[in-house]
Amino acid sequence: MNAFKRHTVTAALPYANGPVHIGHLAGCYLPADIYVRYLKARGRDVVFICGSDEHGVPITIRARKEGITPQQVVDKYHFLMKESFEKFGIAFSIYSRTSSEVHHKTASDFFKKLYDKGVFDESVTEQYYDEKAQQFLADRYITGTCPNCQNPNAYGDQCERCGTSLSPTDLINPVSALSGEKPVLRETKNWFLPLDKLQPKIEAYINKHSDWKPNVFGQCQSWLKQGLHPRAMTRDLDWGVKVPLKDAENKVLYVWFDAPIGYISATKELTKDWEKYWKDKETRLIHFIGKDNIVFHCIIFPAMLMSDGEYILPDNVPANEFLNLEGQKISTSRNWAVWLH
Ligand code: 2FM
Ligand code: ZN
Repeated sequence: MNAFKRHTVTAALPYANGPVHIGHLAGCYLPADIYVRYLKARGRDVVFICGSDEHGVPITIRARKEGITPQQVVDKYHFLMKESFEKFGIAFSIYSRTSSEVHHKTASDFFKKLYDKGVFDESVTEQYYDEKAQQFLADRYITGTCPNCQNPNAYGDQCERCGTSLSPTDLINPVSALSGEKPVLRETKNWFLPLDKLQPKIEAYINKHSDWKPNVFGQCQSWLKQGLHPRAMTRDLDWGVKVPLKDAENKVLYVWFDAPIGYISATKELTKDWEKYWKDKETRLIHFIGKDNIVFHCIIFPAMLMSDGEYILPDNVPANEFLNLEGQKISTSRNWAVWLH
């Protein structure tokens, strides 16, 4: 029996760009639900938080493909996913969404507090810009030839043939997915979380948690060993939480900045006592996630929470391997037969 008085258990906010499938359920939502039921059976005070992640580039890509707006995409999938979870008996205390007003305000205020504390580095970098579409291009909106395996259809963030992770400027003959034109490099200002400066604090935090699952602890150690780099917390995009600064028109918060704050805003929607679930040292915070979310929950979100200074930090982050089907990761777009709806 540990000393914690209450538990805040979260399950990764799924992107509202496709139905829930059995891989999501087996890897994240079912284990979280079982754990919450166990805590409740022992009479513990627990909130179980989830909701739809409604920002980010994947949603804008789906909207373009379907010829509808991002808002229409998330409205369709939010309710579909909520219903699937209910039908499967996953008993969240609340299933919210990041397009809610409470969330926009919470994420915006969180960013502004860190900005006012001088936490962010302001940096001008060169990003690809589509002159025809008149917008900066997210990494996924740029395709080109992979410098590693010559795949002509690699994305600006990754080559799906050889698995190499890329930067858009690594691509040979880059092309904008919006207009088919060759993009140009243009300067833009963004706000970076200085993970390099925060590394000693993050390292001390991670080292206190050698009891985490080996895949989680191991991945954290490997990130730390490589050395953390500043990471942009804002993006030149028109879909998301607006950056609450004067000189930040057409910029939104990076989806991985706003999404985990979604856990906090959903708790706010659930109860006026939300602070005790996020700020009291006697609360145990646990994030159930899939393995591709490890760095965001174990390094970036804790770095944000530490920088704020008022919050407790995740005490455990159980992440499961993906459920495979015929040797391949189950995916929303490929394996329609395993959708839950
Ligand atoms: O990988 C995903 O599906 C993300 N939408 C998970 C977000 S978890 C949290 F940070 F909100
Ligand atoms: Zn490649």
